[in-house]
Amino acid sequence: MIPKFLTTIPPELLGRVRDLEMNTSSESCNRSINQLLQRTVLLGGKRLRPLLTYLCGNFFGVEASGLDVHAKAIEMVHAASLSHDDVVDGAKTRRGKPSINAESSNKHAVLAGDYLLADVIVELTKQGSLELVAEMSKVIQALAEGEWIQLDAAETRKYSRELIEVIAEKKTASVMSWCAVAPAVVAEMPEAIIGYARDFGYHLGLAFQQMDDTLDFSGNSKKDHLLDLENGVINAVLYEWLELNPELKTRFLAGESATTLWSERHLDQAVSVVEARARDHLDKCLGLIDIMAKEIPQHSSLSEKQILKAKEPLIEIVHYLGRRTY
Ligand code: GRG
Repeated sequence: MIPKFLTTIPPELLGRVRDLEMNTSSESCNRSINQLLQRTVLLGGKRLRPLLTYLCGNFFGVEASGLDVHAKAIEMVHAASLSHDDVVDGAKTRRGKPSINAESSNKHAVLAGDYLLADVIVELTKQGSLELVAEMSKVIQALAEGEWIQLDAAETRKYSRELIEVIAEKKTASVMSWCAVAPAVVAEMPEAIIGYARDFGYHLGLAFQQMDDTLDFSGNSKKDHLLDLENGVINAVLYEWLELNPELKTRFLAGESATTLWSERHLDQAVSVVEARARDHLDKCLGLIDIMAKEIPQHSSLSEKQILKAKEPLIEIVHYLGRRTY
């Protein structure tokens, strides 16, 4: 769940995130699909995406109650992507518990993820905004495309820094952008501000993914980097690590197995390069918050003082992502 040290977040928003009921909305949902989802991908997690959605809503002057559907929708799409991701990766655990594919089967995990995606679209459609249904559909497209590109790159082992960024943009930044864009659309902000919101989510998402890539190599969670390497998947840190170890890169490109390739040589340096890049993206987020804060008063009933207050937790989230340790 959400870290407690995020002190400027209005408690009612934290409560709202905590109380969001993560279940499929359809009453006719097959019980076993729902139960499988409930004890796997819909359970736990930091719930960062709903929190971000409410915080952006707060910034744009939207009542939290008007964003429950949007906040839940993006967490459910995130959950659906996790269920498919666990199949693609052949994962065994997720959040310290058996992953959905391990708990059931690959086939069940794919179908349950599909069900979840469709449930989100049905619920969003009830809100009556075709624009938001289209936005969410594009997020789902981007997720699938990002994973597809990653799969191809893993097979050929042909990577570049740009390609890794494209994958992060599609797999992570697209989701974060929704959290900023959807509240801006609900608040009926002008196109320019919706554009800033999109850019904010983009930079936040890239920074989030890059920090996540560094966390794979931190002391307490050297999680799945060897599994990634074995599958030929290269994240931002592994890419820099191979660049710093040309002889290992040659062997990797020749198809050598990760198990014999792995070495900690220059790993710290690779982590630092990626952390610095993430910090640049976070700086861009702070700049975008300032730009939006100057423009929002002309388009909402919020006073400048209220906007300054609503800015604080967003800034805190940006800083939290830069120093995240889990
Ligand atoms: C059909 C929607 C759909 C997707 C299929 C498999 C796939 C294509 C996409 C994978 C997308 C994916 C899992 C990206 C990883 C993003 C990421 C950094 C996840 C970790 O997020 P946290 O730390 O996780 O917020 P918690 O557990 O806190 O929710």
